[in-house]
Amino acid sequence: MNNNRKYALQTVLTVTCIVTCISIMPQAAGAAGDKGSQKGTWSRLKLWYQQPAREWTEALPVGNGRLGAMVFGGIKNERLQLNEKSLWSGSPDDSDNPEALAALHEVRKLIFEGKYTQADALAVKKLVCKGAGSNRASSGKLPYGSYQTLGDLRLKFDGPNEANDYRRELDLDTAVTRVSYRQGNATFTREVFSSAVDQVLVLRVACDKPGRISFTADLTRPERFTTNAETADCLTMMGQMNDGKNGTTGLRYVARLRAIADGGNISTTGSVLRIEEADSATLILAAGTDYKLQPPDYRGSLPDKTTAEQLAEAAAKSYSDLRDRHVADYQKLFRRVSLELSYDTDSGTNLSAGNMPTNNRLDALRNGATDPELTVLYFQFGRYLLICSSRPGTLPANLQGIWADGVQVPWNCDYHSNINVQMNYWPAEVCNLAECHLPLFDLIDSLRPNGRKTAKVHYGAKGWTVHTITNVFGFTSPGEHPGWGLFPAAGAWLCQHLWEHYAFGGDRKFLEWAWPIMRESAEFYLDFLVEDPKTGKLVSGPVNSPENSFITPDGRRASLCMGPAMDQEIIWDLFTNILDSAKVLGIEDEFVKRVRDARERLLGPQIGSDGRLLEWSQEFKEAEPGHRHMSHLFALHPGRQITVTGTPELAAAIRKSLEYRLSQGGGHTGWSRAWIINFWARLQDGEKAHENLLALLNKSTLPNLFDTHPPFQIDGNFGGTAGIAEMLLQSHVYSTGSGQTGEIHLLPALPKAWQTGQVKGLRARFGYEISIAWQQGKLTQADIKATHTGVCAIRYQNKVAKIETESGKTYSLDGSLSLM
Ligand code: FUC
Repeated sequence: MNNNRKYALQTVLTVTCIVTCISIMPQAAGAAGDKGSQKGTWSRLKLWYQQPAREWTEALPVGNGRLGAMVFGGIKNERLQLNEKSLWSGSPDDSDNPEALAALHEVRKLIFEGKYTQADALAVKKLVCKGAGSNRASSGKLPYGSYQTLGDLRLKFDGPNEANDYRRELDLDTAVTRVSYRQGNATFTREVFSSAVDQVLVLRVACDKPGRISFTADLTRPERFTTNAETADCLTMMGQMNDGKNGTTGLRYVARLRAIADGGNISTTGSVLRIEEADSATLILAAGTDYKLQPPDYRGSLPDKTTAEQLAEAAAKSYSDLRDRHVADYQKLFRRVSLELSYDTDSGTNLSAGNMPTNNRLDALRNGATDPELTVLYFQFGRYLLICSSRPGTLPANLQGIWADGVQVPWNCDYHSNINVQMNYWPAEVCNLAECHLPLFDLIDSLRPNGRKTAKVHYGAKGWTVHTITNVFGFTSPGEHPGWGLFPAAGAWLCQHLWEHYAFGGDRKFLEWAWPIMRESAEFYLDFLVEDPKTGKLVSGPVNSPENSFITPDGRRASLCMGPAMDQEIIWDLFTNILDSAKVLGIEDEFVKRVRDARERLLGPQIGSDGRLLEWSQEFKEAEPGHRHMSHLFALHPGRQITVTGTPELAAAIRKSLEYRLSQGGGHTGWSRAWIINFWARLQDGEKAHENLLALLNKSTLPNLFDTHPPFQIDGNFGGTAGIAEMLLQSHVYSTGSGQTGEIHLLPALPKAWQTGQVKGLRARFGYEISIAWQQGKLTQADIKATHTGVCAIRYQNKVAKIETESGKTYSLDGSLSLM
């Protein structure tokens, strides 16, 4: 882990250099014929409302990657629901099932003999984890545990609950929420942000008339807490979580709140803080747990002293200093990418974005209004959420990022790795937030010790693996039901992210660090794959095709199979990434040769009698034809085995599969819809991608723009953001004899609804930063900044231009791809 952290820091430094160049680049290049000033672009990025949040899903999220809050904005009663990303119940546990290996061969045999339901029945008994696992996604009181709320900071103001000119907003450009209202002749304002530079949450209450700020504040949790007043201006809340065993080893946490007032009085009574007749007041909160992402015990020390120091250091700074430091730090990441979209038309309603509250804009969209700027807001909101929930050195963003209320949260808010946690990170590279990707790599690395044990105990295999779910304590066993929980391809899928980070950034040092993780993952699949007795092809299994089931030839329902498309495609992806990595690193040994040979022998994607891509190795009927998972399409996205240009027949089969899924009701969960946008973008169909983007906004978006599965699940936000980027820019890396080369595709899926626009600062694979401008649906200019020396192929529609690029230089192309 220490090495890992060292690596993380180096990467941050590298990325910072890249960033400086990019932030200069768009302005210098002026790609889009600058419609509207940059200032205007940024200042329009606000979610805003005319009333306080009544529900949690109306509240507005802030976060510094670790410490977060949902801000309700009540007039008399303000609530900040707090989260700290490592605050989990549960504890490390041995969940590997010693009976699994003995049954593995039998289950395989039954499947090869076509006895699918018998195979399923045996797997239910033998091929699942030992113990309760995630307890059907409700494991707060068990060893698997659940992510939990840190509690509530509640403020009760002395004044009335009525006010005029109420406004509540989240400014995506500054990562500050703001509430303002008028009572009589006084205007009250409140601001909240979570600072990554100072590692504290800050709340400021002010009024334009002196002595008008009077309120009480307290810190509570639904359970397991004591709050004490340490000094006259400070509250401390502490407690220990349920470990799911004997109750003594759960994680411990501490939260400290300090009040600073201009004028007036601060006092504490019991565990309540009181501010009286102040001109303004600042509350600063620091919090942490004794969790450490380090197997086997996952425990560090309680940041008792650290939180006290964080508080003292922050309290020594003025409010405006804290705010400026926060904004500067945040904007270094956020302002790397800008997007402007407009719809020039003689007919139709073109909403002028900022004039309407965000919830009303969503309603208007549902009633058929045109609002491309809402798409821009949604896109940038996804980038905002990633910055706020995934900073280097912290855990990755979970199913709700960092924002979750209660002590038992949906699906334990864990890391689902059969689509969800991967989708969280789809925007990271292309949307120029590469360092936000790092927490995922730390998690992957930390899974190896337990993953090796699971590989051995369940499969008698070398290497490491993980299945459908993992928590913060290194759970790598199958889930408690094989129909969803038996998915060991998750390890390979996670490894795709390691390769992608290299593919975009070209950081060889990173690849050297990632190589053993990927290599050990491939070792697992080399052992796990078996020869299909009928075809001689290598197939994985027994596994589910997430989380679908099929109708057996005798009309029954089964879910386990040998060699379903998704597994085969994910393993192909890992093997290909291994071979490409080996080339970069100059490795040619027995292992690389085994991978090359095995990839040749893999059962590949197959087309069925009706022209669709097969989901399973046989042509079965789906039990749920409109299933939310579209697993077999992995090869198109996020995989690279099937492309419109490289494998047109398979791409056509995918199109058919997708059309069919959609006609049967697919896309009914937020993340499912978001994935569909990405598929259509890769199929280069802008209209369909846009249609599904609208469906995501219309059907799966809550008033605060959070994605809803339902309930709230953040993957759809990230998948949607990635999909929008994918519509504007794609890049594919191909191996050549001498190394890697890429094709960058400009505006591959531009819908009519985005007739004119510009995007600045997106990243393409193999070291390029791209700005694109277009008018009336036609490319007008592209600026390609190379952070890599080599030949770059740029595609726009059917034309491909090749330019020799030199690292550090920017190349401007006109609408016909000629150098300007
Ligand atoms: C996967 C999906 C579910 C849900 C859960 C958290 O298992 O199949 O729809 O998103 O993750």
